[in-house]
Amino acid sequence: MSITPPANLIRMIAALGFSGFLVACGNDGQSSTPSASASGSNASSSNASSLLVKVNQLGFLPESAKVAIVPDVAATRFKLINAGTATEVFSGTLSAAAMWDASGESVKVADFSSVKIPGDYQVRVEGLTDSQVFSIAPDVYSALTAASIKAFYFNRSGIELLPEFAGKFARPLGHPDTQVLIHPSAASDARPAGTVVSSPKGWYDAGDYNKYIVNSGISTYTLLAAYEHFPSLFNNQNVIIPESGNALPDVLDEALWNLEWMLTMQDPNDGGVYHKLTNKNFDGTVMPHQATSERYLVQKTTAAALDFAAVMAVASRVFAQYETQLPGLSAKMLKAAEAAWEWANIHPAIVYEQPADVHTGEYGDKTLSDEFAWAAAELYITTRVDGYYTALKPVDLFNSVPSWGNVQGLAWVSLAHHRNQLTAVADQTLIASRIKTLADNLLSAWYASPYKISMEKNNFVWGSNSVALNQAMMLVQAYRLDGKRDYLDAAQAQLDYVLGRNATDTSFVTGFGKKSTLHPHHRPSEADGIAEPIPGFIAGGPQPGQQDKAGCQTAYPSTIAAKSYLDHYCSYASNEIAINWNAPLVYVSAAIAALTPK
Ligand code: G3I
Ligand code: 9MR
Repeated sequence: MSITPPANLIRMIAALGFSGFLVACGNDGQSSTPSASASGSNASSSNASSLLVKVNQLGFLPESAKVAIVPDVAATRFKLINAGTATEVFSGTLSAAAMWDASGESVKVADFSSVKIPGDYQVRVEGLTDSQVFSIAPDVYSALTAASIKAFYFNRSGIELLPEFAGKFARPLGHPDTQVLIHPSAASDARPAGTVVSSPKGWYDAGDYNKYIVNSGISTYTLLAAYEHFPSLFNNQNVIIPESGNALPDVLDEALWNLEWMLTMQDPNDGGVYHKLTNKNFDGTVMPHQATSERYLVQKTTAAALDFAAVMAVASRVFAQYETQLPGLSAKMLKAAEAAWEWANIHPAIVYEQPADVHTGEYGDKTLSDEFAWAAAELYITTRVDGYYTALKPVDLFNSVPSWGNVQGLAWVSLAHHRNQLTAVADQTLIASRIKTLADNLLSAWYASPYKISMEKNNFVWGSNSVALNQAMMLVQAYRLDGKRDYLDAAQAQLDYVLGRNATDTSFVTGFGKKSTLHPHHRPSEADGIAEPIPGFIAGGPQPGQQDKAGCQTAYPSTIAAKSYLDHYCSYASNEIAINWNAPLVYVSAAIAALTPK
């Protein structure tokens, strides 16, 4: 899909920090600038949110499946109202009520998929307040996809964010990382503890300012896969970053910012890859340039080497088409991937062990068979060397919804996408069946769900919104394979979920939707003195662990899985942002826009 000039204009305005940009994202013509409340909490009480009609607050493409979720009131019918003219455009029958165990709510479904005329609408049910205003529009997700890519720019380490790109969110350069120290856990003969290494660029992982290879792997992969799968959607896109207008699509320029950092995390002496670049302790709530503690490269691990190998193998094939602009980069990436793969095979079981003096994120993972398989799959696709296919042990490798610690699904995604270019050794039937079996399981959950989504109670873990989006990504793979419409509609439902059709009635993407996340656990958003959060970031989402509650003055509104969400800066367990949660938002919003029939 090409980007129309108005959508570009909208993004430009958004990037410069004007507040009314959500008008064009499908709201009702009022400025939607979030008005941060003094208390810092925006969450409804759990009872209050049960009584609202839940809907994707951004809206739908004309040909999307369109569903709202209605609390269990006496009414048996619903109406769709044109918000501009206040006239009824459609009326339909509500489904029978059913109880969702993840939220403890009894709800009915309102399906208005047949309404396709662009406009601004609300769902009306007797006895309830009208839903939020949402749009039906052919470019309804353009600004969302652009902002979710731009979020990575806002999280860049080692660069001043200039006003022409960052608008009012401009800030000084933070964390140059040109002089970081080898931590004792990472010491080697060639690089003893205290050796100074340069490791600039990259993205901050999340609300914290550290950089972790394991999480960088899946995040960067997901951006590269979005480009590999839907290049035409990105080719003319301008998200207003310093590299915009060069020969590369912006999404690849953004990915490259992190890949360049990742390359510095490989020890040139042996091919091993450091697990993370980190402070010893999490920073206080300060801007990047104010966070100046010493930084360290910590322990080489097998997971880091394999995730690095996988994503470098992908990047090598993606950047091969830019040999003129980036001479030698593709070959350098492949060499780096192969060296990391070899290191991992010599050191197949080095799991991360947090040193006693380091207290930042761990991304510890003790099961490494999935990382081996993913790296093997990507090396196979890029090199077409059959030995890598055998190494991924395809018959024993099942498919699953990806997460930072569980990456075998990424192997199947890549194999399925490249299936027509593989060598004879690849089992085409197996590849298709792995994709479809997982997607069919997700479809079963969707069919049975009172909320018409694939999310089930046990999916509400730390970063649950990324579970929803990664489920959608896996449904999309099945749709791309066989075109069965239910796969696309179920993926759409997951996007609806994160944009407001959920038990908290919140759009979890900052700056998008009438009632969206306002206080993410994101140090720059909190410390910049600007009321609203930096736009385009998705919050982690509800999960009942509440690991942060001891440090929160404000109580969570509920302990129920799908309602255990606190829109407060203190809530790192439900309201942090993270690169591996934003990347599937880029993927899914782009996929839905690219695949939904026009
Ligand atoms: O593996 C178990 C699983 O067996 C069990 O069923 C499930 C039940 O809750 O828990 C699973 O472990 C969880 C683990 O993530 C793997 O998903 C832990 O409970 C959970 O506490 C852990 O959360 C991680 C969190 O760090 C704390 O370590 C998140 O996945 C991870 O996204 C998050 O990452 C942090 C970085 O460390 C630092 N930077 C910010 C980033 C985002 O919050
Ligand atoms: O800010 C940290 C966040 O990025 C992590 O995900 C989280 C869990 O590891 O920890 C946050 O830091 C908190 C620390 O763990 C405990 N003291 C309060 C910190 C948040 O301000």
